[in-house]
Amino acid sequence: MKGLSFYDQGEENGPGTRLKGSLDGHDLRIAVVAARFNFFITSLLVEGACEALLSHGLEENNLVVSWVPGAFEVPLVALQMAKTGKWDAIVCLGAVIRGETAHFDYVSGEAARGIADASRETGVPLAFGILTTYTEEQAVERAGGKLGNKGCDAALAALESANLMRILKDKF
Ligand code: INI
Repeated sequence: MKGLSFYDQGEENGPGTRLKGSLDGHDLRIAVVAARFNFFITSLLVEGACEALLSHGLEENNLVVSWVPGAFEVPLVALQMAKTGKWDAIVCLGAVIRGETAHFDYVSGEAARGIADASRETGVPLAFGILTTYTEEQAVERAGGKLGNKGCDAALAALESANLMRILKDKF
């Protein structure tokens, strides 16, 4: 994968119990909810996310991708899926690119707020892989371009968070 990811950052050690979820997807069920708006970008985010999930051991029959019209619709569908209790984590993907009106702010703000609310309400990790960029070029750079693939990063965040939640439920 091109570009640096926050997953390239080093481990931190020190006193006390240090908890970190692994990136092992073997025993997990993960859903992806993706916005079709700006499909030329979001299709690449979905591709990056699926590649990351499958290459970390997620079984294909434990992966479901749901498409929705735009980023604004992502939280509702993610919430519905999270409520079923059948998914260990949900990867939310979209691309909101600033136009000439305030629409960008409403769509990106509601997507972010809705995803965070749904995650806290259900206790299911919802990874935020919605690009919010000022230009198409910035989006391309983050969808498999020189700044990596944020779909892949969101998938890794979902794996790590799902496994950490398991540790927390099992041990504490
Ligand atoms: N949806 C996006 O996912 N990205 C955008 O950039 C975008 N813009 O700019 O309008 C967008 N709008 C559609 C929105 O998400 C809803 O689908 C629509 O408003 C219907 O509810």
